Amino acid sequence: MPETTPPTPPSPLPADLLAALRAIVGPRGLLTDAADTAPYSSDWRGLYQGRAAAVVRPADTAELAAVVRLCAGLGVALVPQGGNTSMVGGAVPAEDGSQLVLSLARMARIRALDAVDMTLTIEAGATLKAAQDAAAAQGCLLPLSIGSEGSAQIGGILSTNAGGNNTVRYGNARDLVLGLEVVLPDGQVWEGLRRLRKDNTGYCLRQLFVGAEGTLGIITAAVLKLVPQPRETAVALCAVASPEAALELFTRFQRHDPAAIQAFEYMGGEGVGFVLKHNPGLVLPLAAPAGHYALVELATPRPDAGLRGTLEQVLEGALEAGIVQDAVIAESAAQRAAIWRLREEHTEAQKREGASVKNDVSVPVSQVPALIRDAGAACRRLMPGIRVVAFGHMGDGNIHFNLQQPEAMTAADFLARDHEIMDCVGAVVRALDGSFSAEHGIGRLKPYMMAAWRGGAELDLMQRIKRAIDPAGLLNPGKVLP
Ligand code: 2HG
Ligand code: ZN
Repeated sequence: MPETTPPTPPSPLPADLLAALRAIVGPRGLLTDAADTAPYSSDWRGLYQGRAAAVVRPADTAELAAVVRLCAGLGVALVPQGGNTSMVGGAVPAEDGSQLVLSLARMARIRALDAVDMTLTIEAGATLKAAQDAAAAQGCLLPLSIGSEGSAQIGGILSTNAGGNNTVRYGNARDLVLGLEVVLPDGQVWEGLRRLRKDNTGYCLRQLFVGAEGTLGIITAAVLKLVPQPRETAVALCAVASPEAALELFTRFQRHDPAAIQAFEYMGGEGVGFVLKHNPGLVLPLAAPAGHYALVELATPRPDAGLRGTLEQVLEGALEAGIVQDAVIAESAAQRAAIWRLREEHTEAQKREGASVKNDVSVPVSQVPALIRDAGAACRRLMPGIRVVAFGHMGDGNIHFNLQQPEAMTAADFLARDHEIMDCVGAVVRALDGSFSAEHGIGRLKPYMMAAWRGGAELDLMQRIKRAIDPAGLLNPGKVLP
């Protein structure tokens, strides 16, 4: 039988909505053809296939606010979307075609950069990379670095409170925000783009929108803190005997010069193996593959800090003590980049290796080795042959405790047990006083876990805040809250 395309179901939207939207954003600002809206309707992990009724792409805050006002009046739900790099389906619309995707991509201007105040005022649709480049051009550093920085946008970064590789030193996205401009669910614009280092004037509203995943308002611009650009950077890749040894190495760097640690990442041997397998151009710059690795980056804005000497001194001591088995220090920017690629290619390599279940979890830093050991044992008991790919931000306690399908199992059979696997890891994380979502957020994947982890007064308060700010529930429905 020839294959036929199923007919598109009728749109459940008010009849004159599209014309009214076009009048606000113009023809360039509205996508309605299925081929044009398709990339905005699913997430890159392929977990969800939604159907956007249309994609609205306002050019500025006034247009965006007019769109929100219009939709509020008609009771139409909006799904804000940045670079669509969510790990938890945080930016996909529902399947029934009743929701509009609101893309921030055309709002990508740099409004101001002040190298005395050390602030960057930037619109939500700019990519993180563009923001980093703008800061670097003025001799400053925007101290946030994540694997998807070429596509992830500032609005999404803030709405999810992204973390990444430098949290150990500079904190999460929320620690970098001085001010915000936000379009509220009724279309009002909150102009909170202040760039003050001190401002105790009632509730700290900006932090309400950071990490709210677009359920309380739409961030349209932000004032971000910058720091001085490092003058010196030193990177090493170390083979270590165990996660305990990796933690001991971290502790030694902390004791030696805590202010210099720019990143401290852990990688299990299995994940590095996948990275090498799927990137034939990459080589492991060590004598032999190991079971565990630590990647350490030191950086300083001080002249003549002698970081290289610090790195050598700490590593020599650790080698002598048997904590580090082998280590290589990058001799050039190219080598530094090659070492970092061994870390940053994990996500893509896991995708190529087959189906995986991700657990973006955190525990107190001291408990990271216990997490890796206990969760590994629990998962292997649950599903013999399961492959553990644990890696991530050891210095801040956030490990991506990911599981890869057993070689002898189909992807579908493996993924059918995703909740079971997440709950298995979750039990270990809970016993260690950790969190079930460290930096990727809740999105559409994890609201079902909220009651068990954040129930009682905490969830009740969140639900009351949601009802107070978005009583009709039109902003990013079905995300975050159960
Ligand atoms: C990273 O740290 C990202 O590379 C992605 O948070 C982690 O793929 C993942 O699970
Ligand atoms: Zn991460």
